[in-house]
Amino acid sequence: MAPVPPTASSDTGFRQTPPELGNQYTNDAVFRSILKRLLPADVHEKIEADLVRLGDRVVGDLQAMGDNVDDPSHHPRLRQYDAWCRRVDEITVAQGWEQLNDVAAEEGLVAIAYERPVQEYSRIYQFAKQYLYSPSTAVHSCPISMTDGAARALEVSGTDAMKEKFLPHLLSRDPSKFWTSGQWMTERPGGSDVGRSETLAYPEADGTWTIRGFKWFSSATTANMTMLLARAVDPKTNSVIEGSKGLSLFIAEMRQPDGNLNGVRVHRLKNKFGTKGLPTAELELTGMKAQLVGKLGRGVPTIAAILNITRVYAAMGVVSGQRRALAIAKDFAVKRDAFGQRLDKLPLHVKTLAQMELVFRANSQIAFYAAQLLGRTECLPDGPEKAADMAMLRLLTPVAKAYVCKTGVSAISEAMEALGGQGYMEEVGLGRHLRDSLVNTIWEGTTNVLALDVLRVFKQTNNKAFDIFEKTLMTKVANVSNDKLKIAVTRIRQALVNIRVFLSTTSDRTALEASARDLTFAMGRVLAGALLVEHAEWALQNNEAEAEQDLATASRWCNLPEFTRPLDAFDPAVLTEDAKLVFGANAKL
Ligand code: MFK
Repeated sequence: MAPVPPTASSDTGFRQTPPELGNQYTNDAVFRSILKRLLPADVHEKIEADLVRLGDRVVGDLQAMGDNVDDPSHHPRLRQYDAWCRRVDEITVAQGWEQLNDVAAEEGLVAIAYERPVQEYSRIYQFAKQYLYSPSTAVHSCPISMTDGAARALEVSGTDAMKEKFLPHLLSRDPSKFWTSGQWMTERPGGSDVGRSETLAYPEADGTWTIRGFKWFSSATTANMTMLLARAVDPKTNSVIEGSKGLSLFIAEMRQPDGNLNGVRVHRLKNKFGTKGLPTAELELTGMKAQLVGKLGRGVPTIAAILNITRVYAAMGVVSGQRRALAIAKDFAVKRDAFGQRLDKLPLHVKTLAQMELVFRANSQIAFYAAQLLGRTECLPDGPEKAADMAMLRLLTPVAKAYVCKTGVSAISEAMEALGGQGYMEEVGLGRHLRDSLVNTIWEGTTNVLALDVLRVFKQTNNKAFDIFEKTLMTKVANVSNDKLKIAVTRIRQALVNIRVFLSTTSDRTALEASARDLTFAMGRVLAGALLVEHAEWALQNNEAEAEQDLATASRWCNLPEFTRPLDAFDPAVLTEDAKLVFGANAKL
């Protein structure tokens, strides 16, 4: 028997202590440990103070700017006409968004990768900052990623005059000079299948181009400039080349020197499921003045330089969202009681959190490995080492984007559930992480498009890319000394054999395409396994504080039942059955 408690009211009765986030660098043992392994001691020492500082900022003023952007009353608005029926097409964004443009410049979020203050480690440094920045700032990472991609495309394919004109803006740390860039590909006939694009580019006598058409999605429409695809018209024959081989890449400023838009009409702002503070618009191009970047008809491979950067941002964005969501769920677990226990003492709750932790650790390894390779491919001298890194990065990028985004989004949804009904409340922040992470499975290539990109790499290299993948992974785990890790390595070898068997026995295109997602995910799993084993061995050898957890992570990950599951042999009858299941008895493929 207990005495009758006072009546609960809005002023009396139980109040839950809310979960809190501390410094997002110092509180994140997994992140700190990965950086310690990947960076030489002097580089680590050089950049750590900056990360500690930013780790505080992202739960302080930067979080407030992100909250301001995400506030529905500040979502982007479009004013198309002024009071005198003059077309103005003004997009208003949140004050927080404008502030974040300045912060991004000052923090060097793009610049670091090109100033290269720590040579090939600069990408790790840059992405470490991005990892902290992204979950607080309401998808401001979108314009940053495209700006970074545009800088890279210019570095690789721009003329000297273009580099001189645009790079000082894109790479500036001075907010008054800093420019962001858009990247316009998607049109009404095709997002994944860009070759169906309708937008046309007409050559002018002075060597510039005039662009006319309609872009269906333009993210971060308030950017200062853009890189866009269009189909060049041959004025002699008044004809175009159809398909993606007719597309070229162009660069254009958003406004003319007089401040008017550069042949662009903002048709409509998009009404999206998430990324609500990010201005995304349909655009009519009514004579945009532009310059050709790279060679005519090579637009898709030239813009791939941007895609291959933004795809790493997408993976990093989801990992960082995963980490933030997990941090909230973990802090809640040590503050919340249920069924006579604190949540961190309830076996099923702890087990659920541990599963999320495992996916987070695996995905973190993949994302930072991608950043490491990106930096190496941009900085190492030409030679076999760089060539192997480039081949590995080409294959790793679609695998990382597809695998990390898909598995990470599920983990964020799980974190929401770990707070029960409170997790579903907007103010707690998990809804925003989930919504804003979800887009990463879609933009810059859906999971299936990326799985087909993996096949593209295998086809182009006659499966030689897999030799490099296998050799790289086996080199990483070659010298493990711990018995549990030795077992893990046996399973890594088996998983690689399974993939090799599939590739060497499957040549039929339908079979390959139908299995592309399974193949990509098997590669993601084994890649994470090898990286986790490498990390655990390093942690053990160096008596790292969390070596025991690193060992458990690597061992458990490689022991997952799906880790060594062979890829199914293709059965055409199953595909026909799939078609009937989905589309009815008369369906066939
Ligand atoms: C936090 C993160 C934020 C991210 C912000 C993003 C916001 C921006 C929003 C958007 O813009 S979303 C739109 C993004 N669109 C896509 O990602 C397009 C998705 N579709 C594909 O990726 C298709 O696979 C592709 C358009 C590339 C197919 O094009 P094609 O021309 O039908 O493919 P094809 O013929 O196989 O390839 C043409 C050439 O490009 C080939 O080179 P070659 O001509 O030399 O043989 C390919 O090797 C090359 N290529 C294709 N993908 C490549 C690539 N090269 C390098 N890397 C790649 N990823």
